[in-house]
Amino acid sequence: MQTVVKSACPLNCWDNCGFQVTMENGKVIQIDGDPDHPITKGKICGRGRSLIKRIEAEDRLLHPLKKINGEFIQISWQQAFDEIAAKLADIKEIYGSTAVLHSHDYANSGILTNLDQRFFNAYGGVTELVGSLCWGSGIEAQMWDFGDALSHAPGDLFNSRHIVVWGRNASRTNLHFYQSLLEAKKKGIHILVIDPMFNPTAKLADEYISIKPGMDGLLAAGILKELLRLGLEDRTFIDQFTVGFGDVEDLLETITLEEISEKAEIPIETITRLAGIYADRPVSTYIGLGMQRYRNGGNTIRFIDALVAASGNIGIPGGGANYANLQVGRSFQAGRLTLNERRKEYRQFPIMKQAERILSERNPEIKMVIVTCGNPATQVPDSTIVEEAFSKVDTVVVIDQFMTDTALLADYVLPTASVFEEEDFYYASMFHHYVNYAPKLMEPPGEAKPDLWIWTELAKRLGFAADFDYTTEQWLQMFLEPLNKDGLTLEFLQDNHTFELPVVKVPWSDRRFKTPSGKYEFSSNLARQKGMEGKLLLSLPAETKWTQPDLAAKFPYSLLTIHPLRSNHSQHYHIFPKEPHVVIEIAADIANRHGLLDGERAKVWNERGEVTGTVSILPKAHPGTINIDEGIWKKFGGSINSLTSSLPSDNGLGSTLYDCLVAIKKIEAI
Ligand SMILES: Nc1nc2c(c(=O)[nH]1)N[C@H]1C(S)=C(S)[C@@H](COP(=O)(O)OP(=O)(O)OC[C@H]3O[C@@H](n4cnc5c(=O)[nH]c(N)nc54)[C@H](O)[C@@H]3O)O[C@H]1N2
Ligand SMILES: Nc1nc2c(c(=O)[nH]1)N[C@H]1C(S)=C(S)[C@@H](COP(=O)(O)OP(=O)(O)OC[C@H]3O[C@@H](n4cnc5c(=O)[nH]c(N)nc54)[C@H](O)[C@@H]3O)O[C@H]1N2
Ligand code: SF4
Ligand SMILES: [Mo]
Repeated sequence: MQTVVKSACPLNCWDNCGFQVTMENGKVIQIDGDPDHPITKGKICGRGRSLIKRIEAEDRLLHPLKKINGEFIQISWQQAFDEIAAKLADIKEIYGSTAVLHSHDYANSGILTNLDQRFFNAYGGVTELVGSLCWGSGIEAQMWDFGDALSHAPGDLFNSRHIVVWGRNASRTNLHFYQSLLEAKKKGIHILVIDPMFNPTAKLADEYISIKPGMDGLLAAGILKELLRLGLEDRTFIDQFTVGFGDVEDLLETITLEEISEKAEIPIETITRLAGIYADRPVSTYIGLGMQRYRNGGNTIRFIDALVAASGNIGIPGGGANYANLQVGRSFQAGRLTLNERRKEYRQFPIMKQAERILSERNPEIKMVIVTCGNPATQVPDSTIVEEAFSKVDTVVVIDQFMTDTALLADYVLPTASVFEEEDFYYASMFHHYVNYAPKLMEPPGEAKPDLWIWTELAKRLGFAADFDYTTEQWLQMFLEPLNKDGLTLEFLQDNHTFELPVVKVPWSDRRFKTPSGKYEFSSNLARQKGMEGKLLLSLPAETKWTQPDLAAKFPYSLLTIHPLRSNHSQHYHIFPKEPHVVIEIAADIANRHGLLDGERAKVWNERGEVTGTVSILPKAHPGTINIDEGIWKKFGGSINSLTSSLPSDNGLGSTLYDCLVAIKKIEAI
């Protein structure tokens, strides 16, 4: 007999969809969208739908494994826990707890899955990762400008006259935002896309502006310069609610529109037209994450914020510099669960520099790495060094569902449960503000166990069992406690499957910013407190012909490694029906210069690494641009991150994954 139940997508994604799952004989046989979900409305993407294949995959890890003489051998949980706990205890005693590195990312946004932090804090504190490969520069930028990173509620974009989609690959990465764009278009709202790639969102737009990668801050500066020349800025807002605009005016005096046009590779007329559009309020700007993955990424987002602010598009319906929505996550009581006060010592490595720091740090040396919800060997930049570093550490423990490139480097691989195999709930601080509930529908396969069970068992052996002695219901209730006063309890969530969190829907409409001055800060006090100058700059990426002409002479093309259509990062490649392979997408000018045709084989390389793949020509991509989707496994031709740089971004908290020059040449087919 078939039954239909509601659940939720666990993947790290903008959309945080509600699922409707069909079950038969205790097994999930189909995943669809929940038609009753207020935002995701029954529509889900292939990554969500194909989770069923991941759950049932033949290569799913079913037993704890230990590497002995280079071979993985099945061991019991008992042995795995006893050995890992003994090592953790010894390391703490001999070297101190910070000789353990917790390497993690956010592959699963469940509440219980992320209790790993509690474990490491209760253990005494370890070496942690700071910053974010994903959105770090942009978040920090908005903290400097507004004091927070907040977005307008979905649906507010219908109040806009113009919608600027600035570097967000909506149709691929943010499905329900794309659906809204389709509707907005029908309503006659003017849509613009600014991106080096002519993607399906660009196709839908009324206007596509093709830009040189990494030059968006300059473009924003140019638009702002024109806005001022034409007297179109919102002086009332600037005078009453901002500080530091004089610094911006001075800075804009130091550059000409011609120079901006030359570097951003955008005609001056387009820049002038954009100034007119920004003055024709309300304009909503939807900022993607791609363009802050450059050395100048923080400054880029800050310049876009500055344009949105000076044109009077902050705090009004249909406006906003929409990047992230951190208020969503603040509704909960996360702090009580993480037990930060138990962390006696800690050390921090920037996430992009984890490998280099493993290799260089001596005080104490890293003796053990525990990886949760991440696949650093594939996803972290300069992956050759990641592989070297992880290979050198005495003990690497990876908790995952599959034998990833990172798991292959491990000494212990522990098999974990998946969505549907444990109860949890999910939210994302990226787009909408609804929480989704996912009940436990079945047992994990083989001996796979939820991450939380693994921490609980290790805690028992390390003397802090009491910190993990709670039921699933208790954990979830604890997390939701601050919302109970509004009737938003676990029971309510279990019954209703989703609920709306109390958030501000048009941020900053009260014009009270969370910066030190209480105003919008064109020149940031927070940055100054952190020892940086805090003024906007006309900064460029690290790898360009302007900043490194010698490097650019050898490696003339900009390599983007954007998110794949059918995989969430590295998570789906191994279940593709056909063997995945590297596709090298190139702009037409590159194809012409190198005599490359669709389907031919080519090599892309720089001083950090090389990959080979099959050429696909993108006639409308910005000249000089190459893209290879990220996430591909070593056995399928990856990691693309063997080419990317681990340099941190300007404000220190972001990656520079797309700030990467390469060369290309044809190779003979094998
Ligand atoms: N299908 C799919 N969807 C996903 C994910 C996935 O792996 N697969 N991952 C999820 C996660 S974790 C994230 S962080 C989000 C990311 O969502 P997005 O921000 O939409 O995705 P990105 O792939 O990072 O790149 C976004 C866009 O930035 C453009 N871009 C790159 N450099 C520049 C530049 O210098 N200027 C401008 N203007 N544009 C530039 C790229 O061409 C691309 O169109 O997606 C989420 N959704
Ligand atoms: N070149 C390049 N590199 C990039 C990016 C890019 O655009 N270009 N994007 C960056 C971005 S935005 C992000 S967010 C990161 C993502 O980086 P990661 O989060 O490291 O990427 P995923 O491929 O999602 O890998 C997560 C791993 O967690 C496992 N996993 C899934 N669910 C669970 C669970 O419940 N428990 C445990 N223990 N493990 C689980 C999966 O099987 C998978 O192996 O990649 C970054 N790297
Ligand atoms: S991956 Fe994103 S768009 Fe796809 S089903 Fe999950 S939450 Fe929805
Ligand atoms: Mo991300």
